[in-house]
Amino acid sequence: MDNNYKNDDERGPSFDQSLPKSVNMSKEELLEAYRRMVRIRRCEMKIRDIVSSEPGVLHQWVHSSEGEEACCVGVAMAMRQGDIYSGDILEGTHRSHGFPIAMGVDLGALMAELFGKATGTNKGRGGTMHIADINIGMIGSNSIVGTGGKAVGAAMAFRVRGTDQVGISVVGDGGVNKSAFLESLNLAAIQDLPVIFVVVNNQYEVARSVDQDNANVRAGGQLSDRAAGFAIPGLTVDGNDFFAVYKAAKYCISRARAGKGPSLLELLTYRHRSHCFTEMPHEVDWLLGRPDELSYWLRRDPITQFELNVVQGELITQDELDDINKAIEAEIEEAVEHARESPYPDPDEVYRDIYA
Ligand SMILES: Cc1ncc(C[n+]2csc(CCOP(=O)(O)OP(=O)(O)O)c2C)c(N)n1
Ligand SMILES: [Mg+2]
Repeated sequence: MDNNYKNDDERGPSFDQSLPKSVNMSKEELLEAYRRMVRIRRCEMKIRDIVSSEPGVLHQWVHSSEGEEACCVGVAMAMRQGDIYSGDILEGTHRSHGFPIAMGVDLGALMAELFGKATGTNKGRGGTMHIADINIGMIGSNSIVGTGGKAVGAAMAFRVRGTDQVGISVVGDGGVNKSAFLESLNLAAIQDLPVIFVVVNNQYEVARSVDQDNANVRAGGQLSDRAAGFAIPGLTVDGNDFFAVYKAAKYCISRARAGKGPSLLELLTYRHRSHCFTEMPHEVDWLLGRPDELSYWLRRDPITQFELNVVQGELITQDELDDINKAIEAEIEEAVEHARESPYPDPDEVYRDIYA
């Protein structure tokens, strides 16, 4: 896939530069990347299972990140890990489990939040679309499509405090036309703020395809072309290729950390499931409606691609991958058990520490 890659040292859309050819990762980092992708996949599968087999238990609409694991983990592994005072921060969207899991959220706390329990990441008050954990730099997910302002605000705070942290703002392909997103891009660009706008282009906004919603895509362009309007770098990479995402995110983040301002990174991917599901498994319609498209993307499954890459490249053995899958299955069972056994929040607590 071509990288629509714009300038490095200079700003403006006329500069072309290739991404680094190779990725420098230790075996432990590769294992960790795989662990995180599998954790997202299996966690989402478990959540779907609970939603469909135990009606009413989760009380919520959930949006699965299945298929988008390389986007979440490629970006998260490129970030500096730490809390909101030391690490890079990320704000997510309504499709809100993948990025926090990729960033290392405690699975028990994530599950408990979905169950509305007091031990949840947000003390059971936020639910699936608002997962936040300031200890890992996850400043919150947002059910309002196309915002992006929180990462820009955080980047302003980094500047005031004189730190070299970077803010990541995640938005879907449906969010890129919202005024708040475009205003955020402009503010970040005009102030040269250290923000990466990550557009997870999973091809659909609910059931409208990206070329139905975007005139420039219909005319053969890419969502990253939006960057040119703000004179910042814009690039598009294969969001199902962990290594491509990691390299591009690393590039954008190190550039922002070095004071060179914001950039826009579009990740081309596909959601394997319907937009969201409650107790009604309407994903069946989704899968039946687009069999060719789905099988095209399933052949490009990000986890399978990663497995092929590392096993054929003799970097990791199949046994090591199998061990990770087994361990994660156990982790998830434990997380669900923790969520089930946890108490509901005390009603007196509801209005306490709302912003904490
Ligand atoms: C401002 C606003 N408008 C509409 C909605 C309803 N809504 C929720 S998710 C969604 C689709 C978003 O699509 P996209 O940004 O591509 O993200 P994806 O669901 O594909 O991850 C819409 C329209 C909303 N939550 N907020
Ligand atoms: Mg979308």
